[in-house]
Amino acid sequence: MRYIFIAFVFLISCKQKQDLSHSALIPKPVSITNGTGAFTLTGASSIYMNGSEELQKIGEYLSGKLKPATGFDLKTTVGTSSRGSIYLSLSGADAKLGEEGYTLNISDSGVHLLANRAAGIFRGVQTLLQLLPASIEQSSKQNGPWEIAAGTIEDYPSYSFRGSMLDVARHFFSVEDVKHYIDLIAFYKINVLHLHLSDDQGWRIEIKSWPNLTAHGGSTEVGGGKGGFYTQEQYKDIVNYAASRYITVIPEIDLPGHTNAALASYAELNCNDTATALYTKTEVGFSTFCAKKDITYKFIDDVVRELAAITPGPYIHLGGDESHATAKDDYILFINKIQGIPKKYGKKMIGWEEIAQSNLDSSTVVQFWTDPKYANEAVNKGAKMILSPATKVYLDMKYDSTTKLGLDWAARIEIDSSYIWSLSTAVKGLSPKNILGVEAPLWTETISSFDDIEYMVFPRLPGIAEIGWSPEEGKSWEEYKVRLGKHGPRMKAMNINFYRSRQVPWE
Ligand code: TNX
Repeated sequence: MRYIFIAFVFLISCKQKQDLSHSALIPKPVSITNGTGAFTLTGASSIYMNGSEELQKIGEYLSGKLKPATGFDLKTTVGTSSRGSIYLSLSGADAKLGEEGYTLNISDSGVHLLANRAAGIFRGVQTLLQLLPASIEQSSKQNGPWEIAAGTIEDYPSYSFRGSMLDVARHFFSVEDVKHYIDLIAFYKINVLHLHLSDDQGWRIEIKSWPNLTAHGGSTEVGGGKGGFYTQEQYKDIVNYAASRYITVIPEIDLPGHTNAALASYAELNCNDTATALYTKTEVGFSTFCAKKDITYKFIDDVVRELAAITPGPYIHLGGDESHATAKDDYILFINKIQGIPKKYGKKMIGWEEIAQSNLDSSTVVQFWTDPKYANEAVNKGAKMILSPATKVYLDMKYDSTTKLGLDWAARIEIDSSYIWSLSTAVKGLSPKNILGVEAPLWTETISSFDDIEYMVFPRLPGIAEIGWSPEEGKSWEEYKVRLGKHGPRMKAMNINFYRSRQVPWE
């Protein structure tokens, strides 16, 4: 009897392995239909592409991803597919898949990935990677077989904006770190990287017309370390790397508060014409630009002009949060005045929720973080919103009382809490038509190494990526936590220092 039971369990688990619909994909696709049989990737497989240079690059990216673990050196070829191969194509996809959607057809004869745009192919490639055994992420040769159950996945995002923010001002992170971070978030179909490039503790982007910003203002960080900054060339390198992963970079210069690094670098930006001292602690809300001086606006114009010239994406973020040292009238005057600047250089402005108090330009986007009153004020003025509810998506919040890193002013956010919420109901008074999407910030007052970044971001970010990408209906924590548990070996293979939450049944 016992043996029959074991055989039965064995059969069931084999069956599940065969089913495409049992794959642990994050974010969860819109639909999965099972087929019969399976596709096996072998050394004789090729990657075929129809058309563009962009697809060629994605083909090479895929071949590069598959190489270390499989040991296969898969050829990328323009042409139609042959048996046993992977085929990437920009023709024949359904229009409803939009810019980032894709259809993935898997059968014993091959894998066909179709999309309207290269971005969709890139997102579909992430799905394909997640369908292979977790060991595909290892950096050395592993045993196959490299099998994927047959079937069809049709998939597209619910929201067009799915962002991750990295604060490189409180602690500076190198170009290499940022590129590595881009690779990690691309795996979960994140499409925006917001870089918080200036704050009280540091100015991190070269501005040629104001060189002391980085020479002096970039010379330290929280705790008094040596800080650092990106030259414009390095920033362009980051932007291009992100673009190759279909991720848009949004640079942020935080104004008029959170500006001590600039105020320490240039005396004339202060109302009393006296430069402040550099600051390496973690208080907020004590610094402000001088709203009544013309030089302030000349400065912002120069900064935005230089930044816009090296930022291909549509947005420049100009902060606006926690300006407790700016008189309210000055704050409103200031925000009203600066909104025209990104526009002048062909960009849309984003600001944190407090900017809702000003006269919002029709193109200005507002980022909610804590106060629904501001969010409602913003949408009443016609603004579109990015939602970053601090109690759910602030990745610098501790998991629980024992977490050594992080802060807890908004909440302690365990994995269930960061997953169990939805964009359409997050802020009373807002509906999906007001919402561009979601963004999860990582503020780095307490985060000083890449290991720290990984520990706070994983595994919360994958769930937040799913909130932005996957349909709200049918979402369930009980189902998700099992899927996330299956990502444990994958994150391990990727060498991610993730938080092993006890809420998750890790495999
Ligand atoms: C609030 S949220 C801030 C940041 C801090 C963060 C710490 C927001 C727009 N401002 O300056 O780093 O809290 O959690």
